[in-house]
Amino acid sequence: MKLLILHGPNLNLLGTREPGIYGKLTLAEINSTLVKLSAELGCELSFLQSNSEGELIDAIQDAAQHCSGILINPAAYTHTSIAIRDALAAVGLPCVEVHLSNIHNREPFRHVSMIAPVTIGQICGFGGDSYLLALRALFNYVKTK
Ligand code: CA2
Repeated sequence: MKLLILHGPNLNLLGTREPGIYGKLTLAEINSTLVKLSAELGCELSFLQSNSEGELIDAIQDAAQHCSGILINPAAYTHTSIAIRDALAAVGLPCVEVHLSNIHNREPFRHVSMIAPVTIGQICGFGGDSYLLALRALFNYVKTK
């Protein structure tokens, strides 16, 4: 089983700024905890962080050929991107939406996700653990589907 991990805009800055909201882990550290878990579960991961909406959409479209599921933190595109939502809906792969922070107890504009309606579920508010919970959930979903 191969799963695609997508990180949206500005997540390359993790661990360098705003540790109060997003924690102290760098993106490389989050990715390495995911690799460790994937070895335990028995799946393969590929990773992309991009600040560009188009590049994220290209990766979602490519995943249709190579992957069984997508784990995505769309970052600010969560709240704005009908294009990412349409791409996910078009490929039809099972997708889990992840956030480090709890988007529902922050500013009202973060309460709405364009992406959630085309996912199997959303996990938010647990910092780096959100990603690990999401990987387990996606893996179990794909395995038992
Ligand atoms: O909580 C999350 O994971 C978010 O997806 C993070 C996004 C935010 O727009 C979403 O509402 C919730 C922001 C990512 C920006 O990451 C930074 C990391 C370090 C320093 C500054 C920004």
